[in-house]
Amino acid sequence: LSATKYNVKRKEFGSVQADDVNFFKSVLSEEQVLTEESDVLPFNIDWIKNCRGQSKVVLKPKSTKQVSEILAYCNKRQLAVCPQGGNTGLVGGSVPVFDEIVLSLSLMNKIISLDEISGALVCEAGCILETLDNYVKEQNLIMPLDLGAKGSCHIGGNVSTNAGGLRLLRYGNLHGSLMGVEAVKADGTVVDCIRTLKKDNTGYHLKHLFIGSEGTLGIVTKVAVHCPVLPKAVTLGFFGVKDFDSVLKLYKSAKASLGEILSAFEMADNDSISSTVQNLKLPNPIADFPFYVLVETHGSDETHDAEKLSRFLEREMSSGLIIDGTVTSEPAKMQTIWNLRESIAGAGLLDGYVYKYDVSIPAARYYDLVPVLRQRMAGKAVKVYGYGHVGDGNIHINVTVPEYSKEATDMLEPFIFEEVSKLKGSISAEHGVGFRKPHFIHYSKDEGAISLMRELKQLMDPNGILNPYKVLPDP
Ligand code: FAD
Ligand code: 2HG
Ligand code: ZN
Repeated sequence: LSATKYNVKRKEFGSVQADDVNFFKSVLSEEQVLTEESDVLPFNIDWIKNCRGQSKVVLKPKSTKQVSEILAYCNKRQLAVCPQGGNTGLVGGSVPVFDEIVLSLSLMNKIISLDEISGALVCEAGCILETLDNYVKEQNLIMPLDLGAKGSCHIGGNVSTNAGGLRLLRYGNLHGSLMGVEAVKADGTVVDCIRTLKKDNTGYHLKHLFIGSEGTLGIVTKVAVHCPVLPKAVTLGFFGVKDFDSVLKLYKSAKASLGEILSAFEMADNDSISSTVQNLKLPNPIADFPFYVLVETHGSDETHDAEKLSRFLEREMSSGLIIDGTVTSEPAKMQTIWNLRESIAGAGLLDGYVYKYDVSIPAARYYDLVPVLRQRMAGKAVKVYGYGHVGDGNIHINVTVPEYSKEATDMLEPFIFEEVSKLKGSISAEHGVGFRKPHFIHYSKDEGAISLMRELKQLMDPNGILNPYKVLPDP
């Protein structure tokens, strides 16, 4: 249980009684209220099995009105609520800690409209990212974000975590792509900021309050997202390189030679790739190398783009930056390579238990912490590896151990956060703060910023019922 594992005390919320369940059943239909232990269990456990809550009730509203009625009631009764999307979050934010009511958005999955000209998609928060991507593809558009969890994560969860992912380098983050949002405040008030306008300077830009606030300021119920045009040509290169310095040099060179068509620049070290090859038996299309680089282009001319990337490969093979590699525009081959990269997140679970650190660090020092941690965890860790979104300065460091231990945790934390802070990095680049990191937030935010966060929380959720124990540290 998260509460005992991380030594957290329950706050003074009400606890759900039979009358409360009856009320929920009067607002929702019978099958939208789960109370059977076996039905509730999956909603209590996070994707990486780091956290486990003790909720007894899951509510699955089908409309904004139902969300509003539930929250108004919970606020009056001081019942805590944990919003949940696809439950793919990696910082324990999506699962309850104690007996918070789980509010699952999974039945709010209607697509409302798509404007083929502007690319504005309006849909409910519980739509799955991949479903949306497939839908907009029919109109020659793509979703502005892509991540390994696309088959399960919700667009509402993406917005609530300000998810980054594999294409951020090209299409930017959700603060730029989200045109509008509808959210419900803790007291049940509906805030309708759904607009499909690129320009709207009518006062405060309230949508930004909900982007990345991880369910602590309101429940996101609808979104309007700007979808870019589906690229006519996609090409992928997968290269083996000898050291991290070569990765950085290649990034600089890729920006210069691929320019506007560069859509992703990712790296993985040898242990990251060998973890997917060994644990998940996935094929690696090239030989064994100390580091791997994945370069993707989104452009409009297949021949031209593939030539550009192949020329880049040839040039950098003769310069010695690339030892070997492959360039392809064939969908099946590209899928094999992306699959290898996207599966790294899950491969380590098979070693036993995974500690995940998602940090951003200035480029020159990007990989520094991996060897440091390898040495520190020698004899304790199964593997320590680094991979991630080089183009965004965001590295994922995974430390796998045979099983969870307080000793391993104490060796890693706060050590890693102190090191990141010394390097002027961020202790959470894209996954958020959730339940696992509030007490480390001061490594990336100063007192003034943390107290403004508290003031906003107080204003929007005075009883603190929305996702308690998450994001904000205890005073
Ligand atoms: P959940 O996990 O259900 O919830 C995440 C947080 O948002 C919780 O705090 C929850 O309370 C809150 N929340 C969810 N829905 C709502 C809502 N409608 N209203 C208010 N609050 C809500 N993240 C990245 O940034 N980049 C990546 O590349 C990436 N790759 C991943 C790959 C894998 C294999 C996995 C498992 C995860 C990955 N993640 C990545 C992390 C995670 O998928 C993202 O953070 C995702 O955006 C979470 O969406 P979700 O619907 O699963 O949300
Ligand atoms: C990725 O880029 C995700 O694959 C997951 O953000 C990272 O699991 C991780 O450490
Ligand atoms: Zn990532």
